[in-house]
Amino acid sequence: MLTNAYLKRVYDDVTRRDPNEKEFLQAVYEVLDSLQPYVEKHPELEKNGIIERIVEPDRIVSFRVTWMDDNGATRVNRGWRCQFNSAIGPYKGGLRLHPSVNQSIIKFLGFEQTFKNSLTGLPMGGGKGGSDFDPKGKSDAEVMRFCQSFMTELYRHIGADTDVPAGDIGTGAREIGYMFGQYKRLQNCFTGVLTGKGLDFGGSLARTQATGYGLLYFVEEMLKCMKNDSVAGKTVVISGAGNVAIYAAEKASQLGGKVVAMCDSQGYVYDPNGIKLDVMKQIKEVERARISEYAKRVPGSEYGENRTDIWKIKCDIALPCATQNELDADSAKALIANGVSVVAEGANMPSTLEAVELFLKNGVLFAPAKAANAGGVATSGLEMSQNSQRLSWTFEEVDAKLRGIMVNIFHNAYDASAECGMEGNLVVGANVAGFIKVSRAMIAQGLV
Ligand code: NDP
Ligand code: 2IT
Repeated sequence: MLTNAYLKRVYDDVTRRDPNEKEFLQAVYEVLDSLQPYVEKHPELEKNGIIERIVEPDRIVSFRVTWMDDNGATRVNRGWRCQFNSAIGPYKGGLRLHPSVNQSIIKFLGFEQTFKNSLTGLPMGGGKGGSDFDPKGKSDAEVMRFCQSFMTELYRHIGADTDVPAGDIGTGAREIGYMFGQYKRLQNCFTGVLTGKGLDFGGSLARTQATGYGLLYFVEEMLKCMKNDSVAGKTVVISGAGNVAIYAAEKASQLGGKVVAMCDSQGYVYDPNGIKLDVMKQIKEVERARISEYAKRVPGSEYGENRTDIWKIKCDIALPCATQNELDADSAKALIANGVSVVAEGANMPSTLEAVELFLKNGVLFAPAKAANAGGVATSGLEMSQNSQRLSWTFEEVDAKLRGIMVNIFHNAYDASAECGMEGNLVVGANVAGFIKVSRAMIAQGLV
């Protein structure tokens, strides 16, 4: 609960200004709540108005995206870029393409990204963008026309040293390719303005795998240090079947875990023999089809229509990797009753505040998104470095750096939790560790 008067005042102000932005308010509440022990010891934060400034984006641009569908009809979507904080580097963060996207979602993601990017140790500020465009069911030509129109507005706001977007839900290599092509054409400039690019034009090896692999590197380190244990032999449930979920599943299996369930927005599959990733990749990455296909193709697996029932499946490790607030208090209770020992967030803010509280109270090792899914953006940072140097590193080099970054993030978050008198509470630890560098940089740069 927010008891510190300064933090409470700032939170009340945000609530008054943006009463309808529920996801943004949720993300702000969680961070401010975590910062209490640190803020109480650092009066310079209030003196410099740091909390008031850190909850207010530097700027948000929103724009109309007009494109033509294959039938010749005019379509209109809304696009956003939220440049949240540039205290420690150029704005950096993904672009989400999903019909649910609105300003609250973009702001919560940009806010979270500021702390996440700080945790990586790389010089990247926080930003996020996207559109309520739904790539599902669209032809490649329609997706291309949308991406070109989106970039025709966005290009004037971004740049390799200003703001570097990347992928997120609904934005993968195909969309980044179309956007990169349009940026290059408009600026007549081949530059590392987007990450997650194709390997033939400046993309980094291991960026595709990075968020999921990084999540598992974090979990492995957390289990080793906090329980003297490892992923080997554990049963794993993963929500989602997109970029993050698929590569989390791949690394979990490589580390000796057994992934028994995955889902998409329509339903889940349970495969007691272990999810066959080649089949899942074919369905999701190649065919862009529904997950129900998996149960039709793999004997012994089952399909269930209610996707939140995935959390009722008994497991040791649960990895929510789909979307925000997909894991609520009831799902948390079901996981706890079934003896879950680790919950690590691959998606951004997938657990509700109530669910997080239940995990912490019941001794579940809980890895919050900002820390646990930072491997994606960290590897984007490595892609930026390679682009600046005009060279490319091997898969092994990038993967080793990614692993080192995730191990560091765990230790920084763990140490910060101990310094705040809440040892092992990685929610507090990650928020405080991410906040320190950004707040110091803001103070040093004066009133901007
Ligand atoms: P993808 O678009 O590749 O996959 C998203 C998956 O989540 C799909 O299986 C999708 O199901 C499901 N999903 C999306 N929205 C919803 C919804 N509203 N309700 C239910 N299920 C949903 O995205 P990513 O894997 O890239 O992203 C997943 C999460 O990870 C997001 O929270 C994202 O912000 C976060 N993240 C991504 C990073 C990256 O590098 N890509 C880095 C760090 C975090 P369906 O296909 O049926 O829609
Ligand atoms: O939420 C995230 O960290 C991402 N979608 C990745 C952002 C990036 O710039 O790679």
